[in-house]
Amino acid sequence: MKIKIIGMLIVFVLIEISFAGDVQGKITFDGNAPKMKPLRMDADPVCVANNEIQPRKEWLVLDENNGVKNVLVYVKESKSGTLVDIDYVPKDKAVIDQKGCVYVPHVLGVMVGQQLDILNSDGTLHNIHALPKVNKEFNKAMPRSKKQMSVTFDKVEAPFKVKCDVHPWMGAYLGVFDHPYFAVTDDSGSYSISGLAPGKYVIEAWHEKLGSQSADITVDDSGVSQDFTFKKPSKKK
Ligand SMILES: [Cu+2]
Repeated sequence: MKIKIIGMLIVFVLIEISFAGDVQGKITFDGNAPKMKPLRMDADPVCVANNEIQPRKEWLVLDENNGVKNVLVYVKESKSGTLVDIDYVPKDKAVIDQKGCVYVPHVLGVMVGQQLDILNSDGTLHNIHALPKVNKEFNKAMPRSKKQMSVTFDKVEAPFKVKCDVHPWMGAYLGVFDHPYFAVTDDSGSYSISGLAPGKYVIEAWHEKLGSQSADITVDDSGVSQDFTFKKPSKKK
């Protein structure tokens, strides 16, 4: 009996630890939402054929409650010491796919040194052209026979554009971090960042058209909630 109780206590403690330091929240758009126009892919019949539903532009994707998808939320600064060991590199690979002649996902964070697999699921020619300012630019053709290539980035960099030189409508954004504390908002505009040690941080939310906002947060054992509200973009794409 005693052992059972101790066992249960240990389980409770472990559950408590696993929730420690979660930062979660929601990004909301305040204003009249512009409608995303359909992407015209007629120039490449394979692109048209690879989509059952014609995809739309993705520069402001909202759900019915104005939750904003594709916001990159990340720890910008730690005021309580270093975030991770200097040599920390995640074992998991990051993945971006060229699928239906759009990038999936549209916004992505990776770590310095983390392998990013670039897939071509389309059976057509793509030419992925990354436009970083700090890291090295690359511009690589992926003929339909080339299903995958891999790259890494060796410097921290704010989100930069990735485009396709064959299909001018294709665009994605990629940020490079020296820690794993970043997330991209889902369909409902929600995000969650796990595992931060208790302490004080600056957290930033970045959106490709709405700009960025930051907030000071204090993480304790029970985690913290931080929402952001974005206003209308100043100019349309
Ligand atoms: Cu392409």
